[in-house]
Amino acid sequence: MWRGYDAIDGLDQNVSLATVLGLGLAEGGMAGEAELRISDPENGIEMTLDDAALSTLDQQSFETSTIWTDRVQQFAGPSLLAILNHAGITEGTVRLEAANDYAITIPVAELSETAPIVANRIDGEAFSLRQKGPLWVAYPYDSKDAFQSEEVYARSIWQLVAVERVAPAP
Ligand SMILES: Nc1nc2c(c(=O)[nH]1)N[C@H]1C(S)=C(S)[C@@H](COP(=O)(O)O)O[C@H]1N2
Ligand SMILES: [Mo]
Repeated sequence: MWRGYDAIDGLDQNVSLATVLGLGLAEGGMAGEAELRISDPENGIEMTLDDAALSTLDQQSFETSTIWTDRVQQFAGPSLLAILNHAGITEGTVRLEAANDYAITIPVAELSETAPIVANRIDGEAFSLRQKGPLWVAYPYDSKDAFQSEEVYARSIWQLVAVERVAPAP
């Protein structure tokens, strides 16, 4: 079943070639700079959070396997909700966009203080674009059946580059 791709409207022009290439070249070790754009056009909010800024927010972590990885690992980073709240976004719908043209929308009401997180560390290390980084929206899949659903998988966007508040789906 195909969900979530209806929201795709192409790569934002703000994703510079340099960013994509720079991150793409990083493998293991140094993971390239995480940069997350947050915007709420209707309320004039626009900011970019780098790794240091993300690290100042409340951190969450959990150990889990995923359907995309081959062992249990620790995922850590701020919750998506904490990031949105930091930007003054507390309700409505957000559209998450990846470096690879994938995008998904999520109602803010379906986010919690603990899940999903915007993971910027796996087992304590920053991770590269090739490893689905440097930012990956991750849920503690192993913790409950509800997190092992196609909807949650579709929301598990990796190579996250931007979050924008949008009009709710009709
Ligand atoms: N960046 C990015 N994240 C993504 C996707 C994608 O294409 N790009 N696909 C999503 C969807 S619809 C699901 S179901 C799973 C799909 O993962 P799979 O294609 O590895 O099964 O990851 C989600 N996260
Ligand atoms: Mo999917």
